[in-house]
Amino acid sequence: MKPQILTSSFGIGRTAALLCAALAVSSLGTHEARAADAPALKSCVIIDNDFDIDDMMAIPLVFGSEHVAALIQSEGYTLPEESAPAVDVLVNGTDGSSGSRTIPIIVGGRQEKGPDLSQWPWLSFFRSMLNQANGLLPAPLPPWKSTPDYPQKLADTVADCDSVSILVIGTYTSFINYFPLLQDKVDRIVIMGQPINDDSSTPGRESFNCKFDFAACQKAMTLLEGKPAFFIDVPRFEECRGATATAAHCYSPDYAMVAGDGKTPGLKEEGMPGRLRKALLNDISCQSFYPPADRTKPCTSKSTWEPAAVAAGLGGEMLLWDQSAAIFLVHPKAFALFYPKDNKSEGGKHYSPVLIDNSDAKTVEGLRALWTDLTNAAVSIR
Ligand SMILES: [Ca+2]
Repeated sequence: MKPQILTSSFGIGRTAALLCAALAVSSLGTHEARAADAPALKSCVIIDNDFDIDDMMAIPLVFGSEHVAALIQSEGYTLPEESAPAVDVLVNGTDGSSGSRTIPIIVGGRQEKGPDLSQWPWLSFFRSMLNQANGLLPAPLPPWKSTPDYPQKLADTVADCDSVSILVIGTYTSFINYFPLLQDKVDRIVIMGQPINDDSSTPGRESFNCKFDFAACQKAMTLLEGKPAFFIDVPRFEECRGATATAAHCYSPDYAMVAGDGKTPGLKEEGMPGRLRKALLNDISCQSFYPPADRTKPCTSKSTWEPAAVAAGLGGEMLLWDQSAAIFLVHPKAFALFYPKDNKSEGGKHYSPVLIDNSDAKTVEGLRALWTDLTNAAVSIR
């Protein structure tokens, strides 16, 4: 009942630029390596997401390194019909400013009966925020129509692709329905979170994506058996939840990687990185999105992602979840299979960032630098 996790099927050929010790890469050689290896073959990526804030921060960076054939919106933090117009503005812009082509966005699957949302009291706030692409839109756009034949629609978008990599950063609700149509050309599936029964680093804690539609998650584990599936997670520390989430060793986003400071340039102001920058930094008024008891707390576009602003708002854990899975997709050398120190036989089921100088703080710094660099590469899309 476990997917096979391949460790040697790719890596060297797909990424020419190995990580330097500080992870801060100045030249990303992926395209050149791909072209030299197989100039006639078309490799494509599908991004299956539920457009939460970390999806928003993960999606653009894929465009700088890979040919994204389509996005598919699945029910999770947001609903597919509502997230589609919001993510459309992020990737395609309002004026076609994404460049040479329009990225297809498919309205994916919902559960027949959604779960009881009260177990995630913060979800409604995030849904309201992301329906307007965080700070990018002044108000939500009209929802798109549902697409009952989304598996075929998605398959059509990769008809001329020789191979397809799937990045799953949302629930498995759509995946279980389209994967059988695509599997013959799928070269890898990169998934945020740990597989079911992986107790090696966070015992008993399936990811939100798995828990939200657990039946689909279970089915996906069966579908992924023997397939090149790569599960990605970041180290989670109890002290990185809540008010102290700004500690240097927490695997969270930070303000500088977006806005820049003396050490990092931050995101560019044009193209897709520019739209992401606006989405994350624009001044907006959002207190009314909080649950009634919290409406005196400060709310800005940073309240969904910047640790201090999150702590001043609804609090909770805000880590580089989907961002890490996206970075793995384009830069797998930054990750290695995780093995617990005290029981190595339990490990090897998911990937975790390679520690720099045995320091979580330095590793987080490196991941953030890589995120900024890779996202800025999406100023022109492939
Ligand atoms: Ca997600």
